[in-house]
Amino acid sequence: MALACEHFYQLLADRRLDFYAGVPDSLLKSFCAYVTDHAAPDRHVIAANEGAAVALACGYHLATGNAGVVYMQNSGLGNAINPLTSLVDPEVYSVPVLLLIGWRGEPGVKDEPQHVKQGRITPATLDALEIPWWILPPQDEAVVSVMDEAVSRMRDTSGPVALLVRKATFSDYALSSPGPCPELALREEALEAIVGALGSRDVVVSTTGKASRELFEIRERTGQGHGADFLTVGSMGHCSQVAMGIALGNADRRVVCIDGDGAVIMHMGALAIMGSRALENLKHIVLNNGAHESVGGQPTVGNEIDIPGIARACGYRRTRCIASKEEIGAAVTALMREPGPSLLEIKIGIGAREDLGRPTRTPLENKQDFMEFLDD
Ligand SMILES: Cc1ncc(C[n+]2csc(CCOP(=O)(O)OP(=O)(O)O)c2C)c(N)n1
Repeated sequence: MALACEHFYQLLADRRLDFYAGVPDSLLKSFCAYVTDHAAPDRHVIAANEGAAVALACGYHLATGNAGVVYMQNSGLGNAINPLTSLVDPEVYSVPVLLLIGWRGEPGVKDEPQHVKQGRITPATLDALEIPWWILPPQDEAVVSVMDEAVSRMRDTSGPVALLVRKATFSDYALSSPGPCPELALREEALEAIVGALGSRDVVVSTTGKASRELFEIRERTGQGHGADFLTVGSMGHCSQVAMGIALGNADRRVVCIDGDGAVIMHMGALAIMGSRALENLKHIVLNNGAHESVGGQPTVGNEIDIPGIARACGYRRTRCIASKEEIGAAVTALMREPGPSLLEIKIGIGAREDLGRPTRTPLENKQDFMEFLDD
């Protein structure tokens, strides 16, 4: 039995919870999609990161006196800890917020390595933050009593409370989609073209989500081995800084960061730091589908901003945007020749294979393979 998104949305509205801010999550996919399709634009913000979402809900409360709902994957709890403890906490500005947290890595539920520890420590983290929490039950009657309890605690303490959302809590709801864009490459096609244009000594740092899974499968398919790739399976938004650290530590290697628009936006300050050093060997590719495709395709502002322009203003030496499949190989070849830090934005379509696998090397094996490759 699963909870209907429409029903839960209505239960929140009945309790005057009608403002949403957050970063999408796979376990909350259906509910995030429902909110994206139904909330008025001034009542829903897909935030840059989870901490920013808490701050948005704080501002909404200051303006209206109402509490907001902040949704996130538990991976994002780390991003939110600072505003949870130093902004909305009852001992600071004391702002009511309802956190809706997707519980990846719940003990006893099989999940990817990057979610296991976070899943195990999520309840203890909330306890340490002194945030009262409940598991969101999928059954109609139970959900009402849990919500009443959580909302009344939120109002009594005038602080954050959390609902933990287990796998398969919500029934399916599909995001209304703008439809396919056949002239654009899908991410996997773009990755294939990128990999095809790299040299055998080049190293790649790829971003969180399906990009890394697809890169792994491409290397598998082409029998190239995985040593050249550091798959940043967790730590969304930080892969460009991993790449920069490698470029600083090993000037002999060209280091290619393959990023996503959601990830770039999540920690956009990284662009300022990337551009601040004349690292000739540092190349940044942003695969921009204007969406958090890996967790359900909810929109980002990726197609409303000028990522190459921002990078240029941050000091990148060369920046460029391409939008057709045919240009990818030549554009990557040019990127690899010119001195970095340089950025290539590739506009891509939204979508992925249904049968996409997951890396079969563990993060630890990936690190060891990668360090050996670099050392060679
Ligand atoms: C801190 C954090 N918040 C949220 C997530 C869940 N998450 C995984 S991939 C992803 C979407 C990434 O979007 P983008 O970088 O645009 O890449 P795309 O999925 O579109 O390829 C999200 C939100 C996460 N892993 N970590």
